[in-house]
Amino acid sequence: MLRHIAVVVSSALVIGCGQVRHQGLDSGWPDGPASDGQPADVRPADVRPADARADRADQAAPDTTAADIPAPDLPPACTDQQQNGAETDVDCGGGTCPACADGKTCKAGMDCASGICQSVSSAKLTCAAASCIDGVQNGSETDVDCGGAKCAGCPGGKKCKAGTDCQSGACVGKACSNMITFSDDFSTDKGWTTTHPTGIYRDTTNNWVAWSINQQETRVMSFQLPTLFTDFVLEYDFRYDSHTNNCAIHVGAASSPDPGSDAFFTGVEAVHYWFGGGCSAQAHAIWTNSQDSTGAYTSSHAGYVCSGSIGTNIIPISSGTWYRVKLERSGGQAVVSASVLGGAPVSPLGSTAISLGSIPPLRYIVIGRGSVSDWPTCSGLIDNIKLEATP
Ligand SMILES: [Ca+2]
Ligand SMILES: [Ca+2]
Repeated sequence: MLRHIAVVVSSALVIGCGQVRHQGLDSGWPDGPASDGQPADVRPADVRPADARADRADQAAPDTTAADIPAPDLPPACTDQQQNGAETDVDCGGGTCPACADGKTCKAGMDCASGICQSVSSAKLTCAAASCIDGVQNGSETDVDCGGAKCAGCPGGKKCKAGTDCQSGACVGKACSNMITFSDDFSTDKGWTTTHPTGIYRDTTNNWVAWSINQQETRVMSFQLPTLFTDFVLEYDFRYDSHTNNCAIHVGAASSPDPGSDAFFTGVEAVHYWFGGGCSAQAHAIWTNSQDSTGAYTSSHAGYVCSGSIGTNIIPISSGTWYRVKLERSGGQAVVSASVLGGAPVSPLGSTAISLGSIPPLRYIVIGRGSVSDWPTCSGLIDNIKLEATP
């Protein structure tokens, strides 16, 4: 009984010292002595065998877990997922890290991939998305606010990577050329439009344009240039194979690909014409023609086959022969010329040059004709079109 009382006193002392320990109760006491043989009433309250063992272990092998090691002072990095150093947002900006994406915080344009740092409130500046009017070359632009996937083509002299970056469609030596250049050998689809896919179309077997004209309908193939142009040189290979009575097809540059019900486009063109039956002499010829913005047209040819001559100011041609035809417009003048393909120039009968009226800006290469009731049918081929033009 005396020992029992001593245990109770000892426990009270422990609690009084503020340590939450339940000495004696969890080591088998009060019914037997402690494992070290010490009587309970002389045992120091705060030194248990287990504590002593733990202290010895601490001395022998200090705890070295990572949580206890103070982090070394690493320099700010652009990959540490923290905004530090000169960064204006997490891991970007400040001149030491890559420029920030749209919407990230910035202090100046140099902090932004777009180059544009703008205020969204009185206290906050963020990187803005690239635009075609921000005065900075950004996004996919090849020069300031032009070129690339989203902006208009660049004018002559500006930087480019491909023809599509240029107003003219011509990127020469990484700079846009002032010249509009286009060429097509019809081996690939360059985006021509046709009003009649079986009457005038790219023949994918032979890689040329097969055309046939019918008096009852407009048949036109057209290609839209990237920008308006005025002066031009248009070259193409041409052959006709058949015609019934009078028939014609026009090749040229026009302000619109629609000749309406008229034969002519508004623009400048070469007319390939076959005077037909019922006449004493037949003229198969090319001449120059234009129709101005008032609808008035001007032609180089003079005289008709049925007047007893084959006419003047034309280039005589024959069926089944390939010709290389060249139509040039310069200022107020236009002229057509032709050579047998790979051979000699064909001497025109007189001058094919004409003075032009008020021609609106040009936009299209056109092949074809409107519907004209008294011109029946003809057919042939066109290949290797090339245009050089000035905006
Ligand atoms: Ca960082
Ligand atoms: Ca821009």
